[in-house]
Amino acid sequence: LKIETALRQAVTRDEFVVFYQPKVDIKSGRIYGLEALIRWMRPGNEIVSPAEFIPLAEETGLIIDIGRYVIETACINRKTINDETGQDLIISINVSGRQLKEPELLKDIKDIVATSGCIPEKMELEITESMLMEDVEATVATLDEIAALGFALSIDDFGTGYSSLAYLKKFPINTLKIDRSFIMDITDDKEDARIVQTIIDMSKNLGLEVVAEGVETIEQSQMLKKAGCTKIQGYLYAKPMPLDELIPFLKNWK
Ligand code: G
Ligand code: G
Ligand code: MN
Ligand code: NA
Repeated sequence: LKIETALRQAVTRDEFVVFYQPKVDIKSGRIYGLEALIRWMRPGNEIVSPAEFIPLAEETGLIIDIGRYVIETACINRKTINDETGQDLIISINVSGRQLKEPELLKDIKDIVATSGCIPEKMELEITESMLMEDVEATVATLDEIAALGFALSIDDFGTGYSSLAYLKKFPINTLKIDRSFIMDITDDKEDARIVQTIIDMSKNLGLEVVAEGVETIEQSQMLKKAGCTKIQGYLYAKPMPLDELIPFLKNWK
């Protein structure tokens, strides 16, 4: 109960900070995108992971305000990054189940696009695979509207849910993000390697982009490249970082 009060106050007291993790195209060596990952900076400099507070934010409905803050901040920061580094990057934003079900999401995106100078074609939402299978018709309708605004859509944590291919093609999806759990042991576990290869091949056959997340070693990235996946995100390249670290990082990249 105490944490709920603190989370409520965090919204009005501006205690959230958006970190960004680069995504690298290893064919060109370029950073092409960033994933926005929120952090809660509690007074006293304690950093709370979203894994800890997003579930509570969903329960209490605070996720709507937090989500709006993240989308708006990402749009504004994207412009700053472009101005300061000359790099015109795509920013992806995680959306949770409750957010996707509430009509405010679409309304907020429309408002932000109209007022923040946001370029929708440079924005992407990440939706988990399991969220797609709840209330399919309503979700398709919402995602179609978001896609029509220009936002790209990717399926996060791909491989951990249970989406059927028949459903997958109903959604206006651009990208599959292979879940970190398959990447972790890819160099040692033949079954994981086969699963990853299957997802990569399937993405290509469906005309989708594929991103591997949680890449921590050169061996993993080399294996992914051989398997045909060149878009990579993980500690090997960069951890999520605040804007004031990100800008020099981007300037120094290659
Ligand atoms: O960086 P990591 O610890 O940040 O993220 C933990 C989890 O929190 C991940 O599943 C991630 O998708 C989720 N997450 C991070 N930022 C956001 C956000 O802004 N909104 C939502 N809904 N989830 C987020
Ligand atoms: O659920 P989602 O894929 O949005 O969450 C991404 C999470 O993975 C975040 O918590 C982010 O900080 C974390 N992450 C990103 N890259 C790596 C990595 O290379 N290794 C590990 N262990 N975690 C990572
Ligand atoms: Mn994600
Ligand atoms: Na993920």
